[in-house]
Amino acid sequence: MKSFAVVTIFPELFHAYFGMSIMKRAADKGLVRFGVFNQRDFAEGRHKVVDDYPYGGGPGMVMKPEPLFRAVEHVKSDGVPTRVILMSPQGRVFTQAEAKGLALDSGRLLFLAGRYEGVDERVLSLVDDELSIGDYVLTGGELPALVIIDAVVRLIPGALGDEESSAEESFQAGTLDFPHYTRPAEWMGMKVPEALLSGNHAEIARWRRKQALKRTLARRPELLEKETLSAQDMKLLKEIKEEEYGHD
Ligand code: 9D3
Repeated sequence: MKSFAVVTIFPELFHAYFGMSIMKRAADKGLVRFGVFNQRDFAEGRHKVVDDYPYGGGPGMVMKPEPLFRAVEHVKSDGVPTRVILMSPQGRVFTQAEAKGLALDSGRLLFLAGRYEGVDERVLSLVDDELSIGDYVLTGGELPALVIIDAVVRLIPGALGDEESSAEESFQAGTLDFPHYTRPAEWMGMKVPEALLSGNHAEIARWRRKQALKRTLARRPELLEKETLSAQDMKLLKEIKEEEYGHD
């Protein structure tokens, strides 16, 4: 079974998220296991100190290496093959492709979610992957670790309900999603597009794909460059461009 472990000074945060919705259901079904380890439990002395001043001076604190070394050794002591992932602004940027790679790994993923300015550089000798979730400044690695775990868990077969997993296909297709509507058919003068009311499944599928392509072209054109488009997609894109620029 795939398992996820986290070393953190905020274990409650992880227990809260793992106890909810898709995470909880996947664990209850026996598809995944979550282990949360308190970094302080591996610190020494009465005060269980996990941070210290930086050599060379400067602002902020640094995560001490010893508690992290002991925590990783403890988690790995059962012999389960473990990939150690450090959450860090210096890491490779996490993407859906990265999520797929981690979902394929059959062993344990162990996340080190740090606080403070960073971890003692020697901790990197324990680390297999250093990952960031994007170019913005957060307070620590806890939310990034949860983001990555969430993205990986939903790729595990059976983790999503039937309705959720069919919705998943649209993102994997490499375009943005199409617009969604529910009742009423008219609200404050705003109508649901005719094609969706037609009951004609082929027409609905065509309308949705065209809208998805149109939105992707307008908002995230770089996604279309990476995507291999079908002949039908090319035809729809041609229509979109003609509608946009006019015919004459
Ligand atoms: C503003 C302080 N920074 C430069 C002096 C360094 C810095 C250290 C620690 C900035 C952020 C953090 C805490 N962030 C993470 O640990 C982190 C993170 C992030 O901030 N953004 C995106 N992905 C990640 S993964 C870990």
